[in-house]
Amino acid sequence: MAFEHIEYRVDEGVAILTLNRPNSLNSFNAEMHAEMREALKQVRKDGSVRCLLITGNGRGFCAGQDLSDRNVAADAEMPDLGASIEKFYNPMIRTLRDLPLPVICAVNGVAAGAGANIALACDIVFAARSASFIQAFCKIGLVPDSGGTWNLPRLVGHARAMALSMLGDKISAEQAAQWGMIWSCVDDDQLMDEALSCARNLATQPTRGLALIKRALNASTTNTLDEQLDLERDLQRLAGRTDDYREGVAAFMEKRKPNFTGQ
Ligand code: T3D
Repeated sequence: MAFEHIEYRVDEGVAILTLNRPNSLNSFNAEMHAEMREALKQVRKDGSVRCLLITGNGRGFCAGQDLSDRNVAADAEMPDLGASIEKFYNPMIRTLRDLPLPVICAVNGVAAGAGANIALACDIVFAARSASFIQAFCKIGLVPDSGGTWNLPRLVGHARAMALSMLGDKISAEQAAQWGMIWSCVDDDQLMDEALSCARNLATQPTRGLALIKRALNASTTNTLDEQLDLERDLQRLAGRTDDYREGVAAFMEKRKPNFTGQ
């Protein structure tokens, strides 16, 4: 499938997926959703990919749903937004969450509506100092989606999540980092260097182990301590059977740099 609304390339084990509708701040229409779905399928299928990096072209990261695709004229039949969430946004968030490799987001500009929550669904989020996050849904009578009502309170606490969602205030990348909503706020001209160097490094690390870490931490948000202890046991059993565990221990004992294959 040829891509038009996203760019996709693989470089040094990192799949770089760039949202590419800059004139509408990379908001999602149906075609872009289809391309995103296809690209994420490629990430999963391509054994050479050991990390995914998502960013946007132009001055925005993503402004969520393309509102020009919604006919809300008084005489029009109202769209079924639940169907859109079911078909497009929920599968995307589930895929990002379930991909067995680290997903990095480099937020290059404003991230609004679903755009903000797609970023927050990634595993490690860098943002340019000039970037911002807006739970814009309330401004048009909607509810935060794309996992926002799940991720936000867990990242920033109930009080901040509620106010962000009800007020729709823009918060800066710096504030987002201070609140623990994202990993790091970096100078604009450093964003891609920092995000790429993190992604390239992760692509040389024990990929299966990292995928198990992701599973464990994601499950911890709903598990009891007992359930989590059992899960840690089970995942450690799997991790302990990987080639990379063997290589990691051998390299440590031989005082050399490990050569992880991701297996
Ligand atoms: O419908 C469903 O499927 C349900 C799912 C919904 C998920 C959602 O994401 S709902 C929330 C949708 N998003 C928004 O409500 C955000 C709308 N955008 C904004 O509030 C502002 O654009 C921003 C705060 C993000 C940025 O403001 P600013 O002043 O920096 O830029 P701008 O001038 O508003 O936007 C620049 C251009 O992008 C402009 O086009 P123009 O005038 O230059 O031709 C603007 O219309 C366009 N644009 C921005 N956001 C969207 C958009 N076009 C279509 N849809 C957008 N979401």
